[in-house]
Amino acid sequence: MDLGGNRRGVDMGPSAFRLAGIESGIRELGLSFVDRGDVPVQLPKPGTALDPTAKNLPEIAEACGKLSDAVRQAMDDGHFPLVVGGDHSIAVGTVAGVVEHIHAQDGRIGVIWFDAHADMNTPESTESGNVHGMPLAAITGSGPSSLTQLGGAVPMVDSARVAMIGIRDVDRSEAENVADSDVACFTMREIDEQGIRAVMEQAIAHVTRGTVGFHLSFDVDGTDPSVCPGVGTPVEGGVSYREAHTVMEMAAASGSLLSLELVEINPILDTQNRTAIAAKDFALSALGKTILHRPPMSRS
Ligand SMILES: [Mn+2]
Repeated sequence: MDLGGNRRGVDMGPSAFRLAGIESGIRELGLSFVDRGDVPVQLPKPGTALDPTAKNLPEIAEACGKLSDAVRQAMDDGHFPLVVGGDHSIAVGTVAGVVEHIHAQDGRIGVIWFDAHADMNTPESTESGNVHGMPLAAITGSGPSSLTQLGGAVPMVDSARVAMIGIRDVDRSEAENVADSDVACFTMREIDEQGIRAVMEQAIAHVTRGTVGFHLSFDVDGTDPSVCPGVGTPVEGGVSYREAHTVMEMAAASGSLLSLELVEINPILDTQNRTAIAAKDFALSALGKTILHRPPMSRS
């Protein structure tokens, strides 16, 4: 889906991700793989007036509802859901599906939001009207009811069980939404000062307190544009290639990763499919891939 952003082409992200070799990569880890195909997205009828404060909201909400059903079904069937976008508004559907599955077992989830942006705008605060700037607000209970209610319970996730990582570009009124929430926000400054390992340790502790585990929503624009150039909203000074792998490896090692999504891969703005290939490699690290298959000193 590309209805949530202002740059077309991000709807081709899943194709690029498949071409990058995710299936063979997952099978090489000894895991099974089922491609459940693309979730159908209804495009707006030509001539439909756009709501300037939430563009394409009806179509986005409908697609997120279908995605939610698909994610819940996958988890009900005992699978680990790996969702690929698409613009970041799909996260509302992904998290709704995870929450429905986990709530049915009386559990709660946390969320790690890896991103250059906070994605906590609402129709009241937004400057662009792009819904891909709103999903984390919707997940934590603020915004249009067609999004906030998708997971059954409102909020889907308690903002006190959310950690953002990699943040470096927040709109002025959006910053007030962040400040008014209980989200833990690890900006690039915290990563610079403390290192990615300390940040991830704190983030994992934060999102697993009182939960059965966490969803990791990975916007590839959280990495530096030199790592993932194929994104619609690049921001300099992002997470490095190795730091991104550390995020994923620590998520895997936590044993608490419930679900994973990778979003905002835009092949139109990419070169040689670099961004999808990097995203595929990050996904494999989150699914347990390691450089060696033993600890570094095991033969000493
Ligand atoms: Mn995002």
